[in-house]
Amino acid sequence: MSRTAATADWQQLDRAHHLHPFTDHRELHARGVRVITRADGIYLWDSDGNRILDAMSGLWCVNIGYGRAELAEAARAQMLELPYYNSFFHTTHPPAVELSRLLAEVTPAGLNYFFPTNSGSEANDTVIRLVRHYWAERGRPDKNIIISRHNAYHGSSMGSASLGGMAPMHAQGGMPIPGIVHIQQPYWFAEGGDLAPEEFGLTAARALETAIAEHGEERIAAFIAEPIQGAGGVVIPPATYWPEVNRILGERDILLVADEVICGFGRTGKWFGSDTYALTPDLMPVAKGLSSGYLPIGGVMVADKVVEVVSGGEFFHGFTYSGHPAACAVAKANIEILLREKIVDTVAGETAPYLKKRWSELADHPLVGEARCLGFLGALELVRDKPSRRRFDPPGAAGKLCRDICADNGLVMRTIITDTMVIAPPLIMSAAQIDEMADKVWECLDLTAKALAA
Ligand code: PXG
Repeated sequence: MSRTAATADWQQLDRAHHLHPFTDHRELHARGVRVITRADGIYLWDSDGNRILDAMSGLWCVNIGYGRAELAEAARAQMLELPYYNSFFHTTHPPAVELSRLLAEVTPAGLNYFFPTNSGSEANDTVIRLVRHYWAERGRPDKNIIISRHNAYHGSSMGSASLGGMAPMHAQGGMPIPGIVHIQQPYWFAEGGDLAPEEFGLTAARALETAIAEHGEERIAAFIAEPIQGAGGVVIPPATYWPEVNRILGERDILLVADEVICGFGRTGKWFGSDTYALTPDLMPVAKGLSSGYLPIGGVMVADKVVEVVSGGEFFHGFTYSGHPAACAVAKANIEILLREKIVDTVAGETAPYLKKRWSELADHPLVGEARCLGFLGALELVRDKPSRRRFDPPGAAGKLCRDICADNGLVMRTIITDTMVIAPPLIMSAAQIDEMADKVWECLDLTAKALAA
């Protein structure tokens, strides 16, 4: 690809002054940072004028696609009317009220309250504090252990990264914080061994029962899980997993936290992953698709039964920008677009089934050990040997190679450390665009196979 003078300038300044999240800066500088300058629909453009198909919706968030003037107008109008005010000290403002009401309508029954934050990480820190506060208020301060899963992603702050099960994150900076326990994830391809997926799903779910027995139900405050693990590699659990978890929790007094930061707002073909898997969460962190990423906002949907317990007495928690007026106005406009354009219905009835068909065909590629997909989430497992599911050694290099080849060929596809390639396209992607994406993915897999052989 050609590189313009402007690109070289941005790169040089970026290198001199900008520290990136989750980045090896030496690697970044060796390759040269890509500068994204504009976007429309499902496409991005870089500073050299290359068009790129964004199969990741930014970072799993631009559900309604780029270039929606209505969201810009909502932000502009709100910033002129009331650019900032808080909801501490017995005040509120219309955008926070209206968004909270709308969320109560679109989220699963029983979740009628919204505690706004500015990100998914803050939402999950709120979860830790709220869950522990809830049990303390019920006179059970020792019921404070939260069970999570290995390879889960719940954010990057100390609390949320501790909830998460990412070993490389825990290895930096003294995590996890006390009182968090991690159990087996329902990742059949990686950990299922010789078990059939359904059998493995039950085994993984029963790890929850074992952990509860080990610590004692009187110590366990909550179980937190993403309906489908996103950053862990689009881990779609076997069909037996969630019903068994529901049974285990149904027999016990333990809160369920469904982290819907990725699965929420249509991603799984229903409004929430909890709808897809018949979950009845007590707390439901959201972010990303809440505003389609146009402004930073997250929050926690809280069940009435929790609110009843925690609403007497002050909960000492909140942020300067909790319920920022412009972010709330944009989130509301975003949800109104999802509703008005029936985007979730179109995904469920038309485009997700078509994506499933095209994505499944990728399993025929010699590099692909599994092609799985649900709603608008998909993953490919790159392997050295298909029948044995044997991965490349060392893991990670093939995935990075594939990601870079995709980038050079106008496609954003994300790699996970185990050579898992993932997609989470904008929900407005059409059937023709699904074809364009699937064809491009196949081409890039071919190029990757060639490069690996060389
Ligand atoms: N929960 C889940 C399920 C997430 O996926 C968070 C919480 C934290 O949200 P914030 O807004 O604090 O980032 C996330 C975020 C990746 C990647 O590389 C994934 C996320 C964030 C950044 C990168 O896949 N997920």
